Amino acid sequence: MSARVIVDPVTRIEGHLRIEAKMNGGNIEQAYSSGTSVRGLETIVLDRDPRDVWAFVQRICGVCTLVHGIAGVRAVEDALDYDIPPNAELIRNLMIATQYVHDHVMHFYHLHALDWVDVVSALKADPKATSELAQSISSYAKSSPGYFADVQKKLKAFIETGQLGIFANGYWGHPAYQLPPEANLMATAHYLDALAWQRDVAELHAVFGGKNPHPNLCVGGMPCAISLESGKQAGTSLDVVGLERVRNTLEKMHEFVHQVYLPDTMAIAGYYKDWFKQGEGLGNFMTYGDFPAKGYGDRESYMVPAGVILNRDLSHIEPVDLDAESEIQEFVAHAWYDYRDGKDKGLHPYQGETKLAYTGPEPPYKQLDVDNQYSWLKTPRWKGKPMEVGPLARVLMLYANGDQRTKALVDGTLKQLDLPLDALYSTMGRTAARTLETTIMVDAVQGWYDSLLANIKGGDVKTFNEALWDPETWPQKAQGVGRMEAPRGALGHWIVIEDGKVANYQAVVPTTWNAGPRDAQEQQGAYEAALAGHALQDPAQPLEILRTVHSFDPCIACAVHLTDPSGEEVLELKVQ
Ligand code: NFE
Ligand code: MG
Repeated sequence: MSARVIVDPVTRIEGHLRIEAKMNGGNIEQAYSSGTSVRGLETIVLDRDPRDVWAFVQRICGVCTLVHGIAGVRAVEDALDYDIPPNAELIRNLMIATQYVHDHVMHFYHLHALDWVDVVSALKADPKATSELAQSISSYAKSSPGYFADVQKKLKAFIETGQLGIFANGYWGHPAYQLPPEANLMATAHYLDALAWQRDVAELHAVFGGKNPHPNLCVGGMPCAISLESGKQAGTSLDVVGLERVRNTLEKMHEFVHQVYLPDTMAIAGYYKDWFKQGEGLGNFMTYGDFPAKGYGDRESYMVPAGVILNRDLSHIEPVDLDAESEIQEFVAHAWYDYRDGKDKGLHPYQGETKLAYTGPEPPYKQLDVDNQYSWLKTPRWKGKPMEVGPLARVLMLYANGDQRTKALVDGTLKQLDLPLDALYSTMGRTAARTLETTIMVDAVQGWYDSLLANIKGGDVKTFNEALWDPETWPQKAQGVGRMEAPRGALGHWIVIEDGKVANYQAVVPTTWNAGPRDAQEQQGAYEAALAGHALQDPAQPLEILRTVHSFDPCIACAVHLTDPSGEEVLELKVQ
């Protein structure tokens, strides 16, 4: 048995992920990514009214709390050719982009930053020098020596009691930490700031969707009625007060992203340039596209285009067809599932099956049986090829499409860091791409907000299209796909409707693409490929593994779920 480094569970993610690294000396020779929990949220939508599906599948995840709901309503709308009013599309765009901004900032500070920032070292910082550093990179108002001294005092109190609280169990003092104490203090201060900020940002979802997490949605549009009669209780949150709140939130998003998140990313990236050469991964990238300007059906109008990039070749984009049986398939060769026609064949999600077939050791596992099955994640493939999805895929797709703004942003960032374009194919490249895409989003939301307001001022307050609401108007059989770009990447929900009821439902989510196990050809998934070759300075504190895995922003809750087209019981699940 060769030496293995095992990280289980990987923390500061959503869900249960195990990484097993087969070592060759101090380097990772092969990495294995395993989802170790199994859930059953999808099964419960079978035989239900398709108009209710979103409310169930939205609960697939408590992190990307919006996106499975959106994919759910879009799947039904796609199946029925159900158009929604322009206002509803604008509101959805605003909500999806806000989910990105919320998720990406929280990921950077609360899930990923401590891979780069040594909180304990921040105690050694000089608050005055920290203030000078902060002011040299940003105009953010909170930057006085007193502000940083206060944060340091708070931190000291934590550490003196021996209770690090939210900062417990870090690899503090690890030799791979590179930031000077002042940069550590600055980032720690912003970690705390971001906690308060994200609470305010969530308000936008509450205004349009009634609440957050899991805002309300509906097939055919949005459930929020617009009322602009001033001085009257409108009976809806979407009145002049609500729209002003939205405007306020957009401002807060813009300020924090441009004045805190972007400068911090640049500062941290500057100290970790060697991480622009590690964690390269597959070199294949896929997007489904999102943010329609002229309706979901008009894919040419999407702000983020759909496509596939192979082997880092940005001069050529392959089209991607979510309905084609030969394109997107899920395999189970190394997953704890079985298929009726054998484990080696892939299935398109319209025909997808999920049959539990656990063949592993009793948990807790000493070691996974990586030659056979080792994950509760399936293995999705595009035309048989593994794909990376997510912010880096989107930024590359915009770049490859010649989007001028993205080109300027990417080229300017690389120039500032004195790095070549290839530096993007890396752990830090993935992290930087997430920040750059967030700046694109905080600018885009302003345009959608202005358009929404212009429509309303012009007298168009329609948010819901009742035309196909009645199942009597539906065909006996229909199928459709709800595509979107979730914060973590390409997301698709496939639905088959028969006699007004759900006959099959499958979700293939971003983290399944990135964190899935090998396929029958032994091709690695994106995490596995990115981890191969890493040198671990201290195998007892495998910080390097966390850096690369976190650069994908894992969500295993999204990635593992069950559905069974035949209605066979795969999991006992009772919904009260
Ligand atoms: Ni649970 Fe999710 C996002 C989706 S992840 S976080 O973004 O879909 O794979
Ligand atoms: Mg699935």
